Amino acid sequence: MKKLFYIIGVAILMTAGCGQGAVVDKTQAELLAERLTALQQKGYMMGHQDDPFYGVTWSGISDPQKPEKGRSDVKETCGDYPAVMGFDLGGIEMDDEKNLDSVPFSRIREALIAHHERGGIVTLSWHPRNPKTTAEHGGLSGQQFPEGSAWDVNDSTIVENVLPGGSLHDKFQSWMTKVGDFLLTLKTSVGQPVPIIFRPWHENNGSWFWWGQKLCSDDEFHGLWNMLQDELNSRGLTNLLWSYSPNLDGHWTEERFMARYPGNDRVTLIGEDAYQWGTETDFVTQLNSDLTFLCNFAKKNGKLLAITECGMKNMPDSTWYTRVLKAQMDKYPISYFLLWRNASHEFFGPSPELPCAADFKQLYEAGNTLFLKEIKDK
Ligand code: BMA
Repeated sequence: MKKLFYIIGVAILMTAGCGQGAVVDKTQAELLAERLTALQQKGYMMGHQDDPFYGVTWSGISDPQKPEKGRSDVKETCGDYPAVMGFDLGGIEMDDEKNLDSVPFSRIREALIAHHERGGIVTLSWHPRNPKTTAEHGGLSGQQFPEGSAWDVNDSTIVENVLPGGSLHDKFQSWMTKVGDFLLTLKTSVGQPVPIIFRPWHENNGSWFWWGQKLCSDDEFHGLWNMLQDELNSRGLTNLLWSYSPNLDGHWTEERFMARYPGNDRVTLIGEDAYQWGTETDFVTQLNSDLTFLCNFAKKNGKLLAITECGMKNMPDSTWYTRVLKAQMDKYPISYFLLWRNASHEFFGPSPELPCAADFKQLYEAGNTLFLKEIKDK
């Protein structure tokens, strides 16, 4: 009899275990997608690139003896950290100690894990050097040093040659291996992989990166995307939520967008990088046109939508965040927007001493914008 109870007990436990197993079986990327979908019902999240490392008037990375930690221009402006923090892997392909913007990879790892552990969301981009001309030192601040960097577009056969069978394939394979090695180290204190919005090959409809529009054919671009994704999948990186983010376009059509879209089975979040470089009227017109297209596409295909990079360089306008950016974002179901980095020579986010600080606080106080405190328990 005792034995029968024991067998029934074990059977019940096993059934319960299976039930739990079904939940545990979801990947970190799937859980992140669910979280993003739920959060989007409350509003859109504010994001900032390189937020913990430097700001308009300070650097927490310039003196390795005294690394300054805990600072954030966003927090110092409005009282809370961004909900989303973005970091870049450019330089990891060469075993560099620091990325292309001089941030040590050890600090990126630490800050990325810390932001996840306090309830934030993280995203990674990668500006790999040009695999053919490969500058030894840098790609530092791309535009100033194009040769050998991601911005070196002198040769339009690079993508073709990194694909299997090409002359640069072995070299590029070793780069992908290094990206995978680094990503595998992004684990919490209990050893769980950190869910990450992973956003390679961005702004690919422009022609300023070696993977850009005029630098490869549609098929070659698909080959490049699939090669990296298949490689990282083969390393067991099920914590990556893949994001496809071309640049502000203004004239998307289904046909043009689909030509380089990696496919519904390869992408969970779509978005675009949208900076105001020219007039406000042009920017607003293009952004609305694009967000209308992307929003329809996202709805039809069950994708999340975001403004994956944005801003206005050195913020010359004290009301841009609410009057221009927020006014447009309010019209679309976006998950987050990410302001680009605040370096002293080029900044896109707020800082307490800038004329845009009061406007940014207004954006922070709006009911539909989400910062760290508003998402951390969700
Ligand atoms: C660009 C600029 C560069 C920087 C690069 C990678 O948009 O901000 O200065 O090196 O992004 O972060």
